[in-house]
Amino acid sequence: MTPATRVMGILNTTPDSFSDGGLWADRDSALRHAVEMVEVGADIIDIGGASTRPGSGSVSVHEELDRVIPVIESVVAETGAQVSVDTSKPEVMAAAVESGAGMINDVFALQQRGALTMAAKLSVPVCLMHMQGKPRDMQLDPTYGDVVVEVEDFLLQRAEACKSAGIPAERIIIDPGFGFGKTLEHNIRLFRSIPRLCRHGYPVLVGVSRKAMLGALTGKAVGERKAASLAAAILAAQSGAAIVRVHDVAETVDALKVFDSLSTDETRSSMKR
Ligand code: 7PM
Repeated sequence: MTPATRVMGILNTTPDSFSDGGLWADRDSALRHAVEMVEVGADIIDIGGASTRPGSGSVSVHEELDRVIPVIESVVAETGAQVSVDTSKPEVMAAAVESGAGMINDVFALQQRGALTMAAKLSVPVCLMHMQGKPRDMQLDPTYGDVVVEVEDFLLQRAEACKSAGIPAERIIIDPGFGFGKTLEHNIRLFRSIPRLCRHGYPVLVGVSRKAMLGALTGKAVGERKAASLAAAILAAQSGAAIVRVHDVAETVDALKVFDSLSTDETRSSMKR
């Protein structure tokens, strides 16, 4: 039996957070949002304090700690859910794990100074994401020879770097980074290659919820991409994704329950691998 796909609920603490318009910027509402996501079945709550939106600049360590640590502390205390910290900074990783976070989600794949060593020391699972360029400029002119080969090679190289630094393979999760330095065509090719990415044995995380690629496919504005996001989450699960990172947790959990009950291992392995 293929293990069920787990749901990671997105909790953003940045005032300018994508699509929630700073709704959860305030700590109480962030906590309420996290509790709600856990109640409807989120397995992991992803908490970030530095916006990675295209075109965004950087946030200081102090500011990121300030935004993220109190929220992690209260979410851990109130929900007992697994908390993932969305950060690239070693200082934030350390403080977050100290506050109860049990996973590191790094869109820079532990390439920032000190991040790899720190993640190894903290002994928690790490999600390595692919990004071409930096958030500020990544969507200007993304270019690849073969996007699938390049993303796969990058992720495998980073996984090797992790293992050399002492992170066991069992703690490594890989993520092609939809929308991070990719055109619509790149995103489509990568999405279709999820089964191939799964072959390496690392759990694959897929984050497409409400993203521009779904807007391009449906013509819908960001607030109207729920159905598109659900369709993509189910297809990701069918393709072998271990974790889907989503905004709409309740709906995704229902859709995955139906998928898990009605699909067979044959349905799943009929996907070309
Ligand atoms: C603006 C555009 C703001 C996009 C935020 C985003 C991923 C992630 C994000 C992902 C992993 C969003 C993204 N996306 N971490 N963080 N994988 N591992 O839609 O795809 O939340 S930020």
